[in-house]
Amino acid sequence: MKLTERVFSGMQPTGSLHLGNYLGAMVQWIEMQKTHECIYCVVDLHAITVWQDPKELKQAIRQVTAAYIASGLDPKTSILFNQSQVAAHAELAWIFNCVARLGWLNRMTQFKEKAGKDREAASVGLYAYPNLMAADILAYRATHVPVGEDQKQHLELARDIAQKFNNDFRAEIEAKGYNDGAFFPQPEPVITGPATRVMSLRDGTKKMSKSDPSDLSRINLTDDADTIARKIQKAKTDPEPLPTEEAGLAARPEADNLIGIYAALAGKTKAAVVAEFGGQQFSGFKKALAEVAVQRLGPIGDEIRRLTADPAEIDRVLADGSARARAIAAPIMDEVKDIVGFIRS
Ligand code: AQP
Repeated sequence: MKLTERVFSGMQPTGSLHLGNYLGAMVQWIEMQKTHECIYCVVDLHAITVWQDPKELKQAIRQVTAAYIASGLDPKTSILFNQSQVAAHAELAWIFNCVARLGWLNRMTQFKEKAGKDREAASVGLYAYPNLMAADILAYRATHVPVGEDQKQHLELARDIAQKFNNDFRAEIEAKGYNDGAFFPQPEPVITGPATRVMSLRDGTKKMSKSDPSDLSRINLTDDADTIARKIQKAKTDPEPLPTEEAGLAARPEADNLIGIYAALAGKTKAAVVAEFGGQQFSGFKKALAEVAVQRLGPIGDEIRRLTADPAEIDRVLADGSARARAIAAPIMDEVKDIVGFIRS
């Protein structure tokens, strides 16, 4: 049996989407709509692995959906929905909790970073997060997963889980006619966005993140032109002028990050940006960066505001996407349950 190519990816409604989400994943998502069947999820089950205020969560789910559409995802071509409306994610995640090994999860760096020093107080969900992510992808037998660099390790785990499931249940899988024993595909990470790791504007060694307590650390897709310009103007830099060669960015994380952001937004290489601004002070470069950022992100922010003014329409998009997602996942889950040995009536 041949697997059809299918794309799955998601973002957490843990706050407003930011430039890192956009350049690391979203730009690639939009591109893949042209060539693949795409399923894009607002992963609300993932969001509650850390505390979320229920009222704010509802708003955030709608806002992330609006950001998907405003950025260029087409709800007619692609499937857009929120994860909790499709029970297959949670069902398959439980099965994967029983396939994945503790040792595998113990190696996950994101859990260590997010749990911090007080590991004992972290939720069980935060620990099992990668198993749910594997379920998100494999409930649709998705073959391609466009993500930022930080998700590479989780994708490797999803591949290990798929492989172990296929091995553990080889006889049952082959009895179903999957002669190669591959019920689940090995999902391919697609880490090819224009900037696969955008760093904080306040610290060039830390990832730009929704959960950073400082709003100055990130550019939100909802920021207006003045806010974008102010955040870029306040972005941390070092005292040297910009280097004249790309190699000169190596030990300068903040300069490297800002040049990388400019390059990604303007559709240029870092080398070309260094050639243009090399030797200049940051002040002039920051003005130019603010201009490209506002030009690219301004219309997205306006569209998010327009769309969020009509929550009922967003809920309709999510209901339609959920129904289409359920229709794909249902026969796959029927087979999974049969393979595992459950009785279905
Ligand atoms: N800084 C980043 N640079 C490049 N890509 C990034 N992504 C996130 N941050 C960057 C990519 O965006 C997608 C969605 O991420 P997510 O919402 O699932 O959560 P995350 O990776 O944990 O992102 P945040 O912003 O740091 O969220 P919080 O603070 O809630 O944990 C993924 O493809 C991710 O790689």
